[in-house]
Amino acid sequence: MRKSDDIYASPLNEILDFRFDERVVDVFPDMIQRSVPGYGTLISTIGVLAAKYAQANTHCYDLGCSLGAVTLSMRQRINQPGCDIIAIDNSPAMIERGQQLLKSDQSSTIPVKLVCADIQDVAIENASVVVMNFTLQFIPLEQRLTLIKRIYEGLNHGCVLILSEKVAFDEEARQDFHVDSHHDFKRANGYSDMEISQKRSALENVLIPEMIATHQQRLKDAGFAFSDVWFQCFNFVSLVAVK
Ligand code: GEK
Repeated sequence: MRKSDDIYASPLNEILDFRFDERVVDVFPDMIQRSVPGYGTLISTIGVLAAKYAQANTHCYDLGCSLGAVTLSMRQRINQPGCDIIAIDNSPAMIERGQQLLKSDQSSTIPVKLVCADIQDVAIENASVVVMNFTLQFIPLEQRLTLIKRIYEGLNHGCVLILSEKVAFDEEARQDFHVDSHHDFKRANGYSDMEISQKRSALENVLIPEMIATHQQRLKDAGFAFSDVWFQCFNFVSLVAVK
């Protein structure tokens, strides 16, 4: 049964920076479903997009895989001989639980390698699909271009990066609308004002959102021929970038 997220339900004396530790792993499916608008749609549609771009005898990457939701969705959809999935996360607790979930997945025979590592240290090569579903936002700003360039270099021609992010807006009215609507979404999913506010503080120095235009400019600077937003719900977007 899905364990419900009550990590910020009681008042805390000190709010520490958010970490993907065992406590978070325990409640993660509930937390992400109730916090990210459109999460289910994103996961299932990323599988569809991955199937469109995956090529035979290449790697598909799930960078910042957490418990492997994207990996499992890609695995269900991809049907290319010699294609495998490499799923990477630097939280040992996530990878350990992800291994257990993967064992019970009978959806296909596509090989999956789960790796506990920093995505900045792992080689990306012969890739047809690279997914970062809400991971780049945790990488320090000054290191983002290097990572996106490495992904670009590792992708085969005509192949794809799918990049989902929480974003910010430069116009105050737009920013307020999207942030308030996101908080309404969380309230509607049972989070209290205190939970919303404590979680916000915990993420403040850890999750750094950027504007959609900043992401698109970086993708262009890295060399991508084309990028577009294919999904948006409030301040949560997903972009596709084709090499
Ligand atoms: C999903 N994609 O369910 N190297 C490797 N992993 C990292 C790094 C890093 N440098 N920084 C953060 N992570 C998932 C959801 S969650 C998003 C992704 C969220 C990992 C971190 O350990 C966590 O598991 C994941 O990126 C971000 O579709 O919780 O907002």
